Amino acid sequence: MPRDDKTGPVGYDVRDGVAVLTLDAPPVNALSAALRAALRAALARANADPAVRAVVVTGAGKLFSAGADITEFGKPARDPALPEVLAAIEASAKPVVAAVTGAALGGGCELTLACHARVAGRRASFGLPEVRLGLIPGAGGTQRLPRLIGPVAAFETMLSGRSLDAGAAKTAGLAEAVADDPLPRACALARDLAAAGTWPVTSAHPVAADAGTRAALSRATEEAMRRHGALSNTAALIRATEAALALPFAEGLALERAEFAALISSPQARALRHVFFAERQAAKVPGLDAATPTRPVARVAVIGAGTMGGGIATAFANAGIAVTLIETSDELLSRGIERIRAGYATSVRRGSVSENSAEAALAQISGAVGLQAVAGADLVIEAAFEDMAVKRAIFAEIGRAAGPGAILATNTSYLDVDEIAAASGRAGDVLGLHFFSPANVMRLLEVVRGGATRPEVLATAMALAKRIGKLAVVSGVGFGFIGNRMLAARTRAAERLLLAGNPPGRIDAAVTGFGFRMGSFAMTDLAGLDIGWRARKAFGGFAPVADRLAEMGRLGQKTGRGFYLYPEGARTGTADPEVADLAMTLGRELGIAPETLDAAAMTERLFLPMVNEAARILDEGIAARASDIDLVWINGYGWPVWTGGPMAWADDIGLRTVVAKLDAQARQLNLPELAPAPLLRRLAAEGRGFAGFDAERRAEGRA
Ligand code: 3H9
Repeated sequence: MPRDDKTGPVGYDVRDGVAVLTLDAPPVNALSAALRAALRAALARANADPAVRAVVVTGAGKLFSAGADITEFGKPARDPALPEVLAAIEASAKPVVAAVTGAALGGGCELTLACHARVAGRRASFGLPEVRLGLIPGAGGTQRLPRLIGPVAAFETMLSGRSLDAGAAKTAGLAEAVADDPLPRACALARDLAAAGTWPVTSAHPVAADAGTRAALSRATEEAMRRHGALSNTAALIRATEAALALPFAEGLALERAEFAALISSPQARALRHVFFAERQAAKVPGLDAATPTRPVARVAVIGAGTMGGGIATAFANAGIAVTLIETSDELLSRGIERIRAGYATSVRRGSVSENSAEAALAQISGAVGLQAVAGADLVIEAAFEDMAVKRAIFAEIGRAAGPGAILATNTSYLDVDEIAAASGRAGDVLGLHFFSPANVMRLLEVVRGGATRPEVLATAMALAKRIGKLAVVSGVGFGFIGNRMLAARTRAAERLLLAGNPPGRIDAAVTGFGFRMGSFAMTDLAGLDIGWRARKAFGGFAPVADRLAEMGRLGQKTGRGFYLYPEGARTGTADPEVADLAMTLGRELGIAPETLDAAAMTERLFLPMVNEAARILDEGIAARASDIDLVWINGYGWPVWTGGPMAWADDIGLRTVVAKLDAQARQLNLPELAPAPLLRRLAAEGRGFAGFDAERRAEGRA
């Protein structure tokens, strides 16, 4: 007879001699202190229960477990520690099998590794995403995973933070079996192990340490340092993985624990936790709740088959959503579809997409000429020229041609979404969906809420963004929304440095030295100087050097010359003394005093004005919270994630210091626009930061 009871977050139920311990702490079965204590107690009870021969651990709900409770990080540690609970599982006198029903992440995955066997359900996955929180696995993952799947595969899994699905876990040797219903299968396996009287213990597995493995691991670790060396957990992960090969299990475990303890209180880990919670916050949109209805989206139409339109179509097709790509002529259409096809061919060649997936995605994409083709679409995304007249004409036509209830979106990066919406005659159905190039790669999606956008239209866009793997951040209507408005502030600052005689290469080196992958001018060269030039002609803006270069036909990489030279299609530019000379001359004409700054001073000149602009964006309600702004710059513009984003960075400096430095910049450069925004002054005067501002808005229900 099953005996079932659940008094805490772990259920206890005996079925035919097997105690089933069910992690049951919604929403994600995080391994909080209460859960850890309950699990240890349930295991002890099973071991003491003469009616129990074996134990199975499983999870209630969608997930097996999301791992350690992240809300406990940064607070005093509470017993029992997870490694101790897992040691008790591994040392259990009765065999313990994991029945993995859903995702087993971080400590949740480590829990399964400490079990004596794992049975994966079809929806199971195994992953150690601790690196994304600035950590390494801290409950034996770095020592047990190499013993189960080999050190190289383990290192790559931990470094990427990516999960293995049930099939991959079985192939890798992580799961013993895959089953439609893993619980009975795990119970049967547990009984078999008990009957055999012997079972595998992961920590006792030998680690592959032959010369070939060592060489492959050293190649992988070198590459990891080259790509992620700026994150301090990369070196820690390497040390811990190498310890799995070099040291006895207990010593490796001790090393892992020391590394984990050092990382958890580091500024990088703090910043990455901020980003984790910021991402969850961004999904909570003022005015929307779980009861807000959404509209079904089965077919998307994308207007414009250029680079942006093609990327957007690809993003939807990759998620299995049918797309109609619309152009004005057969020729433009076939060129666009050809470009998409070539993109997939490259991905297949590089091994990032399988041939089957590429075929399946391509099969989702069809083409049409003329705007009438929007008729069957549930969502229409316009990705035409950045020209208000063009956009208004398109929206007037699609407002009539699209079916009732269809959502109409513009991909504009700075135009007034309300004006575009008005042209459609159905503004409630309209919003902005600002993708970032390449749209199938970049994670950010600025969702622009117009003055008339209906709540269900916004809710549909948020849900759809998640479906296609994008991180959606809501912005209000305003020039350049969140990201490009701040970019304009950086562009102005970079130009001023240039005009004062600092060459582009040194300014860009300050930006990459701060942690961006690309400098400001290198990025402009990649995007094309004509984009900003056209925008400035229409809306104003300060970039005299860029404007002059564009007038000279130096449009960046695509013309082989911009701020840098790109001989024979090179993708990395080389310095051109002509540009530095041109900047000096223009600087003199504009009366800008020459000054040579070091990297740290340049960083402040470039980034503090962005924070200032962001404070205005926040005050105007264009962004609901400072943490949304952090996400925009991290995911759309490459701001180094380990600083937590521009607002978290400013909080770290301290807003009083930020205000003082901006005041000094405004005075020295005689630029009133650099004077601190009123919100910045207020927060600084109150001794608060942007995090405090967000907390206050949350408490008021405004964010
Ligand atoms: C670790 O395990 C360390 C160990 O190696 C060593 C220990 C000694 N803790 O994302 P969602 C909350 S490090 C606390 O919207 P989804 C989340 O904040 C950990 N809370 O759902 C949200 O709360 P709210 C390694 C957590 O279905 C709610 O749950 N593990 C945790 O889109 C729903 O979350 C990870 O890094 C947590 N661990 O995605 C996994 N996880 O509703 C982190 C979630 O108040 N988690 N919450 O905003 C995830 O990746 C996703 O949340 C997951 C679900 C895929 C699980």
